Amino acid sequence: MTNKNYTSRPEDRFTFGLWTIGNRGRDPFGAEVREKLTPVQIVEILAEVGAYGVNFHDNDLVPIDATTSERDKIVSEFRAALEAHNVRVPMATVSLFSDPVFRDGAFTANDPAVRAYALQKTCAAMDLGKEFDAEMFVLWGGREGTETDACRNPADAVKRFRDALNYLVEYSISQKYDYKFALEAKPNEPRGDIYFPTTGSYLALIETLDHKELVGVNPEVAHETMAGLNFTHAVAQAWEAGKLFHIDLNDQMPGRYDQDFRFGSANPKQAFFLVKFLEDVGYAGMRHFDAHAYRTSDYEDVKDFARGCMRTYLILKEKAQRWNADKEIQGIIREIHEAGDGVPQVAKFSKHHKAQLDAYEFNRHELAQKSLPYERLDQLTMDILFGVR
Ligand code: GCO
Ligand code: MN
Ligand code: MN
Repeated sequence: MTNKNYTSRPEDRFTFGLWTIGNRGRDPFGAEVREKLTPVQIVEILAEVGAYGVNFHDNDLVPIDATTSERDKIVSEFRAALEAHNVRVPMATVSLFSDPVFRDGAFTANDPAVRAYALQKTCAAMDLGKEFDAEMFVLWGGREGTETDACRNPADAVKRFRDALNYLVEYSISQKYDYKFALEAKPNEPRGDIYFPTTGSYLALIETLDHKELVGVNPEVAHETMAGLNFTHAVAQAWEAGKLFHIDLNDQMPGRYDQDFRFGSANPKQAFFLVKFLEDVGYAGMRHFDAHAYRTSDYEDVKDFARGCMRTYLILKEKAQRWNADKEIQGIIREIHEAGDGVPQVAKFSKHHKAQLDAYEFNRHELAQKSLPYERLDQLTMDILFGVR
């Protein structure tokens, strides 16, 4: 395979956040190691590495204390850079976690003034996103959680969060913004425990919303992995429910702090099954890399980090095509799904179907002997991943 097959094109829908390329390597034990980049410089880097789009939190673009004239200047310079480099803004989001005002949460905070401020700030972030035609609005409740459950009844947190979502969706409708909302779960970090810790928790909440058709999820590899879960299974459930509105791709070792590694760099096999799933079902949304470069990187290495995320995705996409076209693999897949002759179809229940089911005599011992060569299947998968098949 030549290199050019792994070079990103606009139709790949690869996006990065201002906060990902612009990550300066600060961690709980040490300060920033890279110079601050302006939003315009980040757009230039994204154009250079061949990304389709850039996403931002309100305050990645406009600092929280900016005056109106500062805001206008930043917005117009950013717009000019996007136009000059043909970079889109598919998604916007809001920072409800950095400022000290949100130390007790935003939509779930105990102080009604903080909750109201969070709504005001989020509506303004939606206004800002629409200035760049963003179609998706992501909500990640980083501070919506606790270190001690003495502080509030967790069921009240659920109610407050639902009320806030209903408000924001109504605001979007009233402004004719046409936003779709994508909720992003995370089990912990920065809070000891964050409410709605998994994608499944949000899928359940969405069903209780006033306009559930406008709200879906934004699962992130690292977040489900931190919870020790199988990310692809979470994504598949969201997809099956028609709720996979957006996705945050990165990587993470289980049982560690939030690592945000380059896509596919920690667990390439999991990444393979994820890419294969997204490509097999025809997921048409953005492929957003919510990852950042190692703290040891300079900005040249940050570019290689960004290229690496996209390149790995494209390599795995090619591996998935190879897997789908592999005769031996497909033979095994057919075999393991085959039923014997005359086995009754388990169609929708009816008295007639139940009578057919009862009339059939199953040979449980024979069924238990059927060959399921999953070792072979997995090794063939590994051979493809290792590049020897
Ligand atoms: C994290 C989250 C964030 C969100 C972002 C979008 O672990 O910090 O993944 O990066 O994705 O705030 O709302
Ligand atoms: Mn994250
Ligand atoms: Mn994320």
